[in-house]
Amino acid sequence: MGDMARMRNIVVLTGAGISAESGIDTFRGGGGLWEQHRVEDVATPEAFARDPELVQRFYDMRRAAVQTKQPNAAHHALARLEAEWRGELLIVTQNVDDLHERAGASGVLHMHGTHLNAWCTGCDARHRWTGTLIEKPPCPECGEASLRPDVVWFGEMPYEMERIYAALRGADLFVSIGTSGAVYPAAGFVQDASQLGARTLELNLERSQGSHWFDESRQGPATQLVPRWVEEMLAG
Ligand code: BJW
Repeated sequence: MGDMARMRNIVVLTGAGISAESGIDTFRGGGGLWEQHRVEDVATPEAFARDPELVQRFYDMRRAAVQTKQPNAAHHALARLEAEWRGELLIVTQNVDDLHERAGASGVLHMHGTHLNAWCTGCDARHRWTGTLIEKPPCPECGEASLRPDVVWFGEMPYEMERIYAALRGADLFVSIGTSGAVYPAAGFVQDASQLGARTLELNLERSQGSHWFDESRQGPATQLVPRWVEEMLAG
């Protein structure tokens, strides 16, 4: 790992596994169902058009839950690395929770959006939103009852792709934490980073679908693996 510590520019990708030990359910682990629905069946524009109440209930419940959870040692360690690292460090998260920010990280890119925003499909305004949407509240901007969760569903374009690919082009090291590698384009970042010349490291509870793409893969809980890796980087 000594050579890793000599690297300058790091891109970190996080997934649901980094928030699992904070008590937020992952998507595909342990049952992976919500009221008998797979995430692939509720996190789509088609599901929202067909049964908006079901989809709003799913997000209202998770938006409420996330506000009762706290960042864990892995979120804190990444925030520390961001503050102390001498080169560039970009945290890209697929998570819609705000635990990276509440651990003190800044400049986190939320490629799949955020629970704590509502997006008006009428006037395109975005509003910070901590309450529920199921009762169809009016948009504070235009008054229409056209608010939806500001999250990226299957078939929609993830946010911040240009900034992410620009960072991958300049990366010496790409680190993936707590993601199953089941959902694209995030699942393809390891191959993109590799082809662009970066070294690649996976930190995950178990081997993932994409483990074989990484130069190195370490298995264990994020609250142990991430602080240990951050110590190595800062000690180097
Ligand atoms: C721990 C742990 C602990 C547990 N410590 N680890 C066929 C082939 C290729 C692609 C496609 C295809 N058909 C369709 C597509 C595209 C589609 C896609 O990928 N589908 C797949 C099903 C194949 N993708 C899209 O539609 C995306 N848009 C798109 O592609 O636009 C076109 C485009 C192309 C190229 C460039 C740009 C644009 C949009 C995807 C949107 C995903 N949205 C969701 C919902 C967000 C809102 C919400 O939260 O509800 O995002 S789905 C869900 O999955 C969520 C997550 O961010 C995402 C990834 O899940 P994640 O984070 O990996 O969680 P898990 O549960 O899967 O894994 C957790 C891991 O942690 C596990 O490995 C555990 O072991 C581990 N773990 N405890 C460490 N303590």
